[in-house]
Amino acid sequence: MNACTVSDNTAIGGGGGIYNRGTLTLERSTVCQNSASEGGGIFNAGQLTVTESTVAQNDASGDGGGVLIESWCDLANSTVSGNTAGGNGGGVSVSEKALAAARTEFIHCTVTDNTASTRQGAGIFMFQGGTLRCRAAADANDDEEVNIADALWTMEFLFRGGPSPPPPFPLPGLGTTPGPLFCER
Ligand SMILES: [Ca+2]
Repeated sequence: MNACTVSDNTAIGGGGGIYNRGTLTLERSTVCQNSASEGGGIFNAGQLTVTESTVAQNDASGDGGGVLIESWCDLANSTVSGNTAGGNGGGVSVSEKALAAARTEFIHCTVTDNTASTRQGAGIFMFQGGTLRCRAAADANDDEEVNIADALWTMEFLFRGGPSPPPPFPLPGLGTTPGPLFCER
């Protein structure tokens, strides 16, 4: 879609303006004043590239007022502004499903003046919903708790020469400390 305007649409489900399950490139376009339960402007479950475009003034009763991303997505040189969500991510909500797609990039984007009225991430909310199915894997310092200390431990190791994660690192696998954390099979 090149130089298009998608405006003033309403979806009961996801994707007020656009629901993408295929491969979509949006260039120099505007998605505005649409509404849906999730992804007020755009709901992306496929491969989405947005360049030099604006996603503005959209509304979702749930997550992702402007854009809900649950798959491969690139946004470049674009603006996400003035969107509202009743759930998480007034501007953009990145679902944990996007983790499997392994690619969500924002390059030279402006995310401004968005509102998440009742929950988290007025601008961008990452990894809404769902349950971490292997909490043991997130326990970077192997103290059998998953909290901010694990994120700090990982960053210290990666960027400041801090201690390496406990065994079986560098091999993948469960930590050796007995405790309540587990992996669902
Ligand atoms: Ca921990």
